[in-house]
Amino acid sequence: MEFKQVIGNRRTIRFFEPHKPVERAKIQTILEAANRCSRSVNADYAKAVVCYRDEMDPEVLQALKTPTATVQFDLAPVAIFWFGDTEFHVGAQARLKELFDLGALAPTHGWSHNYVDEVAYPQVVKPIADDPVLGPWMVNVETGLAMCQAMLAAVDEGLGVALSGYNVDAVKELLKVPDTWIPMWAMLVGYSAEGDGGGQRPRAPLSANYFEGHVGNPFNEDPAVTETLQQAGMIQPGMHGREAQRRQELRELADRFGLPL
Ligand SMILES: Cc1cc2nc3c(=O)[nH]c(=O)nc-3n(C[C@H](O)[C@H](O)[C@@H](O)COP(=O)(O)O)c2cc1C
Repeated sequence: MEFKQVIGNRRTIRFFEPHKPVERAKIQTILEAANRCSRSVNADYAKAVVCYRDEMDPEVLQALKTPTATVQFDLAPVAIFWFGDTEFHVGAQARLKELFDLGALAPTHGWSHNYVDEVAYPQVVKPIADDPVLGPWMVNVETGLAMCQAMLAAVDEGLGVALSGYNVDAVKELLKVPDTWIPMWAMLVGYSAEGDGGGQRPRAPLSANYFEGHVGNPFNEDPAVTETLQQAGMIQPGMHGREAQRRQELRELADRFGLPL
C-alpha cells in the first residue's frame, strides 16, 4: 500500500473478525517496523509482548479489561502489550561509539569517542535518565514512536489496529514484566469487521494546532496540496454526514456479535 494511503486508512478499530487469525509473519512485520523507528542514543526503549487471545485463560482476559477497554479484548485475536525501558542509558556510550565508528555520527558535528565519554553521556544522557520527570518523558516519547510505526505497518498489512488501556497490575504479573519497564498501551490487532471504520475521525484544520515561525501564526493549508493528499488517500471523507450509515453498521455489528446497543 502507498504510504499516504496507509496513513489515511488507519483509524481505531474496535470490532475485529474474532476467528480470523493474524498470520505470525504479519506480527513479525509489525515488530520489525517498530524496531526500525528512530531512537535517541540508539537505545531499545520499546519492549513488547505479543499475546494470542485464544491462548489466554478466560479469567485472565477478563482481568485485563478496564472501563474503556472491554469488548475489543474479546474480539481481537492478538494483543501486543507495549512497555518502555527506563534503563535506556545502559550501554549508551558503546552504542554512540558504534554509531561514530560506522560514520552515522560524524566528527564534522563534534562527535568522537572522547565526546561521548566526556560530554554526550555524562552531561546529556545520564542526567536525563536520572531525572524523575525527564527520564520517563523520554521513554514515553520514544516508545510512542515505535508504536506508531507498528500501527502503520499493521494497516499496511491489511489489518485493523487499536491502542487500548488495560489493567496494568494484572498484565505486569501475568507477563512477568520487570519494574524497570513503564507500561504503555495494548495494541489490539486483527482483521477489521467494520469496513473502513466509518470514515476518518474528526480532526481540526492544520491552522488550529500548527504554526509557522511562531505560535499564533497559523500554518494554513494550500488547497491544491489538500486536494493532492485527498487523491492519494491520506485525507479521506470524515465521519460527519455518515452518521445514519454508521449507526446501521453498529446495529449490524451488535447483532452479529450479540452485543448490547
Ligand atoms: C494512546 C491511545 C490510547 C487509547 N486508548 C483507548 C482505549 O482505552 N479505549 C478506546 O476505546 N479507545 C482508545 N483510543 C482511541 C481514541 O480514544 C479515539 O477513539 C480515536 O478517535 C482516536 O482516533 P483514531 O480513530 O484516528 O485512532 C486510544 C487512542 C490512543 C492514541
